[in-house]
Amino acid sequence: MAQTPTPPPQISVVVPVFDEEGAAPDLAREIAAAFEGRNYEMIFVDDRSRDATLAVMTAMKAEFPTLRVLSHRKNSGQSRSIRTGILAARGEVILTLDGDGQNDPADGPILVDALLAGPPELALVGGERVKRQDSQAKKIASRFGNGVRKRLLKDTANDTGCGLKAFRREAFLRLPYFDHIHRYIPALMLREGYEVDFRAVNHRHRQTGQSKYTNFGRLMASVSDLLGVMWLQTRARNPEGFDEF
Ligand SMILES: Nc1nc2c(ncn2[C@@H]2O[C@H](COP(=O)(O)OP(=O)(O)O)[C@@H](O)[C@H]2O)c(=O)[nH]1
Ligand SMILES: [Mg+2]
Repeated sequence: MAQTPTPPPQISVVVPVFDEEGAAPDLAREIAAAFEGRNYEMIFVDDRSRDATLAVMTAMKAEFPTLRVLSHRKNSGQSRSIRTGILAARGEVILTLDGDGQNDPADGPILVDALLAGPPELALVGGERVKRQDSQAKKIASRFGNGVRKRLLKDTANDTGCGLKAFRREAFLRLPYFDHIHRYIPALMLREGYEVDFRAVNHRHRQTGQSKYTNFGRLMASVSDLLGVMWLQTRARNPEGFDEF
């Protein structure tokens, strides 16, 4: 008997997870509740977690048919995990969010709808954490980093570290890849000639597990990334579109 082909989902929610066994299952439930009634899939990308993240998420597939679980063969970092999820995604719209539960999935549909309601040039609607629920040291480092980046790259983003972002898959695939690119997606989208926009989003305390980043490590990576993205900006040569004859 011929099978009716299932239409691809419109939205792919991509979540990078590394040692998030405590947070990831509840997060999947929250995503399912937030996107109830919509044509979506959720893709958890496990980055060779040392805890039971992969096992607990795989077990959840029985409960949530919209859940897909990918697993790297080698730990490859947050940006590569996001990219792996996006490459495997079937939706034209991608929503990313952190796997530790600090982003609120309820904000997801708001960002996605803002993107879908915008003009075709609008490729990204990013979240900006208004009331950051992190340590004072992290908040200060983040404010400093965001301020320097925004001034140098003119990417109009107040908070690129926010993991909640809705964007067009096709636009993302045009961007160059490098480790930690997730903080430069707005700048690189603008470089391709797209428009970007932002919305205030909720932010929550980390309830379980540990942060994977230190302020020092982030600073070191940010300096070289910032110089690299500035160089990319000088080499953009964006044509004003083209005509076909
Ligand atoms: N896949 C993957 N995810 C990571 C890695 N490092 C961090 N993450 C995820 O990226 C998100 C943000 O990391 P987190 O440690 O919470 O950063 P913080 O909120 O800035 O302290 C979380 O979902 C982490 O699980 C990694 O090496 N691989
Ligand atoms: Mg976090």
